[in-house]
Amino acid sequence: AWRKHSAQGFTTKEQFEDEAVRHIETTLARSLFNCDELAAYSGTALAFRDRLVIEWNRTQQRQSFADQKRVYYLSLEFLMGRAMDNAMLNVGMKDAARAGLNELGFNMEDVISQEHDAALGNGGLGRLAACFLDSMATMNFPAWGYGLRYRYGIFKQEIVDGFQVEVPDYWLDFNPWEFPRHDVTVDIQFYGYVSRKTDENGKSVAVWEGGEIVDAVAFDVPIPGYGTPTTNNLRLWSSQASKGEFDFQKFNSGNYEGSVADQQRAETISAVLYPNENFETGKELRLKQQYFWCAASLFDIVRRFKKGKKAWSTFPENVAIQLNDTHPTLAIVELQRILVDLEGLGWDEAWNIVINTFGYTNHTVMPEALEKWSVPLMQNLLPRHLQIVYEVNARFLQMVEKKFPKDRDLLTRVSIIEETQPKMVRMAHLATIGSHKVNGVAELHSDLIRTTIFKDFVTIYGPDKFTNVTNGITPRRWLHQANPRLSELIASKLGGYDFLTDLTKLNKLETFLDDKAFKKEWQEIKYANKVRLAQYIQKTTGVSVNPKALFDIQVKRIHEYKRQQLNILGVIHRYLTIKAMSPEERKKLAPRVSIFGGKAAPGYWMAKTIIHLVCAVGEVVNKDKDVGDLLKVVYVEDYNVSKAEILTPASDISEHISTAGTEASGTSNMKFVLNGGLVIGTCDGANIEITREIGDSNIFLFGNLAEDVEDLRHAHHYGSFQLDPDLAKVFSAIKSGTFGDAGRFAALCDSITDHGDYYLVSDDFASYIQTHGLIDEAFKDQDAWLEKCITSVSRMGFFSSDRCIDQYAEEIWNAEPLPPDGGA
Ligand code: 26W
Repeated sequence: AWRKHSAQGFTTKEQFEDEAVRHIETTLARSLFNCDELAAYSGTALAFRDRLVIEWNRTQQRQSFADQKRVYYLSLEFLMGRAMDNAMLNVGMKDAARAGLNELGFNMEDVISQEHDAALGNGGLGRLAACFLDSMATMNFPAWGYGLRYRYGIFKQEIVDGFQVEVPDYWLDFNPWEFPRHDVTVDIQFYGYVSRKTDENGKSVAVWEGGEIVDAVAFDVPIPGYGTPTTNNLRLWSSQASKGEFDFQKFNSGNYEGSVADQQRAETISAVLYPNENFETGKELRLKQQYFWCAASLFDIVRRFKKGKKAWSTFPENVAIQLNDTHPTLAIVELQRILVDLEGLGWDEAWNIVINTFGYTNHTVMPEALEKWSVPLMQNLLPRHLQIVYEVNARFLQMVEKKFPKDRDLLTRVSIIEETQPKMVRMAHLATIGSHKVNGVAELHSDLIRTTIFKDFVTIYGPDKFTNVTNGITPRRWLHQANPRLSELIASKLGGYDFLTDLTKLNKLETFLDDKAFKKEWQEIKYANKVRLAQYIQKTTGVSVNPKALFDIQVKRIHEYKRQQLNILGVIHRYLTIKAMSPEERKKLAPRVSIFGGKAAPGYWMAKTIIHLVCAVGEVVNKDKDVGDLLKVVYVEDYNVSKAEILTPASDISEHISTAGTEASGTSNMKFVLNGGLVIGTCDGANIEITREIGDSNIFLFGNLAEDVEDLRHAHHYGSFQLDPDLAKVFSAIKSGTFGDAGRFAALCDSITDHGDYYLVSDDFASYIQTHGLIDEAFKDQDAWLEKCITSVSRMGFFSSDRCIDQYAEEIWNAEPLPPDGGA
């Protein structure tokens, strides 16, 4: 109904065509006679963009006038994927556009796939931020995202002769979804020195001078909500040489190249997304990125607050800032600096404001992923911030010493500064001390952080500071957009699309478990999705897979803790088993397609070795006449958001098999189940809550529990390590050269047999193989299988990111929605 109020833009197929053609001919200056799919995409995108912009402006105006708390989500990553399909569904004119494009001679799906993914993220953490933006807009929260406008997103992955090759992802040549705001520019300072001066009241103040200035230029991206005109803003900062700083002296003295080099150095800050996930390298440029983005965002937020002319003490009632992991922790220090050094507040008054403003979300317990910055590095780049960190630490330790006198070990353990050589700043400690709430992202993970990395902080602050908000996913993208036929079928049964904004409504589906026609259509949709994936695999890899086979998918970043190696070693075991079978036995086996996808960090050799093993196994298995359709092994190149939209609806089983206690949550597990696939998984992350919701007869759990991992690892080192006998056979096959030069896989095999099997591959192998046997059996009874799938989908309501946002708003932000037209 709200759309009636917005007169602008198109409302019919004909008007859409007019608008798209006008953009193609004028905005793009192209003739309709040589209009290709890219031009059709561009015209369509611009037509929809016009409609978004109207509501975007209105929303921003409404939020400015409303005297209401705003939420800011600070994330170094936003893994948005494509924007146009999402915009069409939210604006609600996709059918008109489809018809219009058809008349112009184009197919909607082909036009949509012209768009380049916005891939400003590595994986789970970045995609979570994107889902949260969607939910916050849909639920009418006055909420902005703040991030960096990387010129290069996550690299494109090519598989060349079975090895990963990284290619730069230059994605900005045509991006209609961003609006440069050259008028919104912030000066960001680096390096220099700190001196103390006396102000007009005789008070001593710190002054940070010298060093260099880089400009932060805002680029805004509209974030439309679904079923609401609310259109929020994602502000991404781009680095530019400071106009005021352009070195005219160098220029005038004929050193033109020198001044251009300075310019390029400034632009380097936002040039590239660091491609590591769960691995911290401590590079200066990364710290520069973090400060650049935090300082620009804080300046923007404070400027907006100051327009309201309210007392500083009300800052936390007007502003909530959520830190997506420790990457934006410098924002805490920066706000303290602004309040004390620039606004003249007293230390305690300022620090109170800071604590009540920030919330910190932790996404990992793995020690190698916890951020630490060397003190000398920070001293050089951010001298004033380091002083503030030391002051925060001194006061915190004083408080601890008072509460727990004479516990020197406790002080050493909780100090922000690690007393190593060189000294290090522990960002997770700083984030915890500077926030009023710390949350994990699934129940097990939140329990683990309370008992491991933040144990001492629970002792100090009490348990209430630490909480859980289990992750979720947006049903708009991950059901309606990725699986339109399933969404439509569900809507036909539930009497409309209300489930897209209240996912718990799915539970009504269980009443249709006896509805034969419904079940048949459900099965047909799954089959069609598998056919589509099979065609994609055929086209991109040349491998023919049978869509009737069981599709077994593991797609996520390649990491030893996620255990793609367990999966491929299991596949080899299956291959050896098939080879040893008689033709009669083979006839009883359910055909399988094992599909892998995901990127390895460029410097992560073991992860690259895992990719190579998968490809090498595929080379052998896919050509083996004895095996035929019974087993195919496929590596899908360059896994990203838009490929996830093809893969997720096409699984029968997906794998979420991390060593128990290592995967904080996982979110693709939720996406696969919501699309009618079952899961094989360990008792880890959100798998545990998925099991609680859908029932343990609808999931295939296996393996050791988190509580036993430490003892098992200890036993590997101090007991006698017993390699699983079936795994031993797999290793023999690899070592005998079955999959090519065995030397290439030596490090991988040795990590298990000789170096302590840290990720418990051998310990979980038997249980993993046995569970895959159960899956083979269960898949033979297609009726029972289908019932499991439908039951699972009906019970997935909890995993909507809308529920997450409700929880954050209620328990952490204390923020309320701002519905358009006062909620009418
Ligand atoms: C400093 C390098 C670095 C980069 C990224 C360290 C850590 C990260 C992220 C915190 C890693 C990450 O993406 N974690 C994932 O977050 C998801 C969303 O909460 C969870 O679902 C995944 O389980 C978790 O691995």
